[in-house]
Amino acid sequence: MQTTNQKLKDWVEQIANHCLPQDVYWCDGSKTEQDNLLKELVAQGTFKPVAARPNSYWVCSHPSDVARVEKRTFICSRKEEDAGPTNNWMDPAQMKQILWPKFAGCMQGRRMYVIPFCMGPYDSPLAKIGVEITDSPYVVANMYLMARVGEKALAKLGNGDFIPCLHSVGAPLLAGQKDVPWPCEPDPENKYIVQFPEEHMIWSYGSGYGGNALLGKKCLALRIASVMARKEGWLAEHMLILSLTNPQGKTFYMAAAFPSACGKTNLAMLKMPLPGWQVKCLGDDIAWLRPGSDGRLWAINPEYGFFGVAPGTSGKTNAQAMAAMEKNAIFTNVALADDGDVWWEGIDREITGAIDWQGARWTPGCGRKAAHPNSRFTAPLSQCPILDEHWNDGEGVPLSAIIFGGRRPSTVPLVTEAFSWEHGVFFGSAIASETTAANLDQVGIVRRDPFAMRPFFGYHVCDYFQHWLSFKNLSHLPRIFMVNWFQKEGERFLWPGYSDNGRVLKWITQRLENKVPGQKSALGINPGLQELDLTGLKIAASDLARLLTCDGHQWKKEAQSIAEFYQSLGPKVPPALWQQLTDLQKRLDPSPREHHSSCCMF
Ligand code: OXD
Ligand code: MN
Repeated sequence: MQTTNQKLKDWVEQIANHCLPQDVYWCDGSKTEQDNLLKELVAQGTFKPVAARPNSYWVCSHPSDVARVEKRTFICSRKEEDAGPTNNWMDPAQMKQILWPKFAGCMQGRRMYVIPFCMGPYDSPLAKIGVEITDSPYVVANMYLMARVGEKALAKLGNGDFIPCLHSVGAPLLAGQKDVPWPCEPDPENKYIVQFPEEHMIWSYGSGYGGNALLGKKCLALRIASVMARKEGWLAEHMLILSLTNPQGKTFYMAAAFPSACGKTNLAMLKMPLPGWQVKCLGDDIAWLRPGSDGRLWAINPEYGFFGVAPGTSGKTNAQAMAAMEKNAIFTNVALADDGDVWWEGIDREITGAIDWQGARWTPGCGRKAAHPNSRFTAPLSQCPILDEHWNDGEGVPLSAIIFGGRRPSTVPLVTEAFSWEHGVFFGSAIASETTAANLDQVGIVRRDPFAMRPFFGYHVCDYFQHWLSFKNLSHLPRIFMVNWFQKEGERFLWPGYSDNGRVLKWITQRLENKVPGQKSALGINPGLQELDLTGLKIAASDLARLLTCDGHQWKKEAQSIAEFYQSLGPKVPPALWQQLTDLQKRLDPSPREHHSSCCMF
């Protein structure tokens, strides 16, 4: 493949001379190339074809390499202050001094792939070109599905600027050494996922898994893109994008931010439980939002595929995702069942036995999980049966609503509308969620995850808050809502979730059209007890009341916890957000005179 881009040619040559691969291969993105690569991955024992699905493969990682590694992820801005309190920081020169020697000779015995890729539709004003260099054919196979890869991206790049993304699994193959199915650096302390925000550059060493290695996703489309977006006046967000069409044929576009593994993929492909309503999907993980000349916020999905959490996905919970992965899919760390198909906990299919994600024999009831909790399917967006017709439009779609959510066993009501943009930014800044298996740290504790971006901010979280606030004068801003599908009574969920979340989406559109008054609480606007369409759903009145109410007692504690969180972020928390918190506290604890008129809210 030919490029006239001297900067790119020089960079590839420099990396090849340093990493010493056995050869260099430029990916053109053609079908023949993909087929050959898949054959090689099968021949070398990394991929196993899944008999039940055309052109689909099962692959298991090294047990040390199963998730994003937040502790080993760094933002290397020149000033520590610019990385902010939520990121691991190291001086860029110091990081390069540590990491560059690790790359020396690290690709020996392996092929070095050069993958030109485009994030966003080719004709989008936001599209960004990256070039990933990697020694992992697994990464290449996934990149084909997750990004627009090859000749067209190179053509779009021309002689322009690109984001260099350097990746190595950190496992050179010395002469005579036999390869393993999943080469990587097994020592967690020797993995590095590094962003250089000033240079718009990414270096990743030691891991072959997901967001650590498919550098277009979290590293480029969130961390580096968030930095570019701040400079260029747009937003790079950890959000799904969906459209919802009502029975009158009116379509609303919504974007929603939830922390990892909180059901973004399920919401993005939701099957509406109400006749005449239809959700369509534009993306399940990342959205880039741009103010249009019409004063609206326009959203594109920079990705080209899904990298979804497998466990819990079934024909019942997400039939559309199941259809999207029927062919041309890659399954990482799930189980391969005796019936020739992939399997995971919650897939809703009986099996007699399987090979588990670690290659061991597994039978039902044996007491172990067959699939890793963070096991994934990779599938092309284009295979989603309810893909929105505008998914590939360069301009994107105009948003009517932005939704923030988290996994909260208590406190946060089912849905609350913000009073204003600033109030909505306050909601986003205070998202909290129980942690899940999507990263390697502790699971099951509630942590603040502002804008669901905590692991993905490319710069100081408070500057990021300020950037969001700076959009407040746009004339046609989307309205902002906060949701929580996960309230519990003991171990029982109060809300059925999944497709029934569509009832909440319907209420949101009714608010947008001023068809329901809502009920004002200290927190915002909640649905009145009669306002949610519960046709066909049995739910106890007491559960519904709890789901829809702002509990003043719990919120006083929550407000205190948000104050502590803001304090932990240092002096740069924007005054407008402190003001929102103070206003909330006042509404929760009105002065005696005000109390008289507002006590009935709680
Ligand atoms: C993801 C994540 O993989 O957020 O999407 O961890
Ligand atoms: Mn994600």
